Amino acid sequence: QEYTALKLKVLEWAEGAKSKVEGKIPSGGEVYFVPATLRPETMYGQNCCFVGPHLTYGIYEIEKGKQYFFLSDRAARNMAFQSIFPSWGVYPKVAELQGSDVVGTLVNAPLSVHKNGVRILPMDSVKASKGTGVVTSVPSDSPDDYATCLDLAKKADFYKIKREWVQIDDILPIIETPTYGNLTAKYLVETMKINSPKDAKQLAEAKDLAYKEGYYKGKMVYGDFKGKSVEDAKPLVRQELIDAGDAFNYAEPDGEVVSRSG
Ligand code: ZZB
Repeated sequence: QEYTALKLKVLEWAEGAKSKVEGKIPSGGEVYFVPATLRPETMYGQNCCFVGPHLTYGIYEIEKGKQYFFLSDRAARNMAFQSIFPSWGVYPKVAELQGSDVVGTLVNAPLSVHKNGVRILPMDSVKASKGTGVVTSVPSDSPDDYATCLDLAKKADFYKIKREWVQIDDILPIIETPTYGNLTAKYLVETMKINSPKDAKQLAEAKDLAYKEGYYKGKMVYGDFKGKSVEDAKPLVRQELIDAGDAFNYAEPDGEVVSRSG
């Protein structure tokens, strides 16, 4: 699986993260949350970024004193064998945190219309065994993200977050499709009567439909490649992010999950 890994720079740590980060990152060092995505062409619509609240993460040193990545252990190890760290196979960990520690952290999301930043929020369905364990949210085109954002906004107190952190009131249309209109995820969640982020089976089905319709029939209605097909725009947005230093390629080793459980 070939992902685009995006760099979301920390602007302000959540209270719960401060004591765990303090003294571990030299002044002048930048920390980035690094979600892995298959949909770089949707990055304009990022409204927040998810971590698994019960998962363990590390902050890893990419460039001493300068650049640090917030990732799952597993992703750091994989990256160490893809020349993302300076020394082959070495991935220095400077801090360890739980997902719940970083909820509320403010980060800059490249290309997002939310120029003041987006918040790190909890998502129970984030898998430790996939990508980087960090998932950027695009509620227009990802049914999982749309369903999770609705739930977070509805039960903000329960999740101990501020409702406004979800930024779900004006969803940006990015892709127009013939069957689902310009807010594919909202359309699918509503018509399939998906009521909760826990409706895993239906959400998997909705995700499949959204991928197919978006990729084969979608047309960009926002951004630098407005008017182009999604198929054409995808590699162009990806390259633009890479050229700006805001993203890099990350490959998930084949069959890793299978071989480890079997
Ligand atoms: C932004 C985005 C926008 C995504 C969209 C999807 C969609 P797949 O297809 O199963 O391989 N993701 C990445 N890592 C994880 C994880 N550890 N746990 C849960 N979800 C994860 O899934 C790849 C997509 O699943 C990634 O692409 C990421 O969300 C999420 F409009 O990034 B995506 C129709 C989907 N639309």
